[in-house]
Amino acid sequence: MLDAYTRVVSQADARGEFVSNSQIDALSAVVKDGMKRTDVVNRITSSSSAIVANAARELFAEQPQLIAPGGNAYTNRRMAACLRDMEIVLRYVTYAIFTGDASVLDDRCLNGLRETYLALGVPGGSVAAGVAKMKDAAIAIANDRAGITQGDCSALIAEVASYFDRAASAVG
Ligand code: PEB
Repeated sequence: MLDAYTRVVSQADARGEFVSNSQIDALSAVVKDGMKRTDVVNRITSSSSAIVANAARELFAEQPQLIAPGGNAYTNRRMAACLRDMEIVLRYVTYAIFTGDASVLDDRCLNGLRETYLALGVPGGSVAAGVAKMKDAAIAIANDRAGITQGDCSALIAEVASYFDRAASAVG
């Protein structure tokens, strides 16, 4: 598991070089947006239950076969597993946002997940659709400008989007 800084150091060290100017510039941007990043993590974390529940509700409305008899979220046990999976993905996305690096998401959540779903007979495309719904909700919450200092959050929001997209494409 790396963060934005340790990734730069480990890449520089692997080449036996000093940290480059462009890497310093990129990390300066991370520092500059540090409070925004923390705020985004805080916002998504404190709304995590609603993000998961609303995304699941929308997913089941669009794909009712999942909750029909024989569906992958039919029975409370499977429904609970599904909600839990969505929460796990959201949790690792918040870690990636916090560290500014996708490796915690890749190594501890997404690695082998496609194969797990294949083995379980859980439709990866449906999981990806659920993750996309969590992405839309999380970005709306992160981008809510009411009552805060106005600034440019576009780079950070694009980064947030990329972690959700990464999770969706790992299973979809
Ligand atoms: C991944 N999910 C399930 C299992 C595992 C994961 C390992 C099998 C073991 C179990 O049931 O607990 N676990 C999960 C994860 C990590 C982890 C992401 C990362 C660290 O450790 N069913 C649907 C939807 C979808 C879904 C499409 C969006 O209809 C998910 C939610 N996952 C689902 C279901 C099961 C499951 C297990 C239904 C149970 C499958 C079954 O036993 O039939």
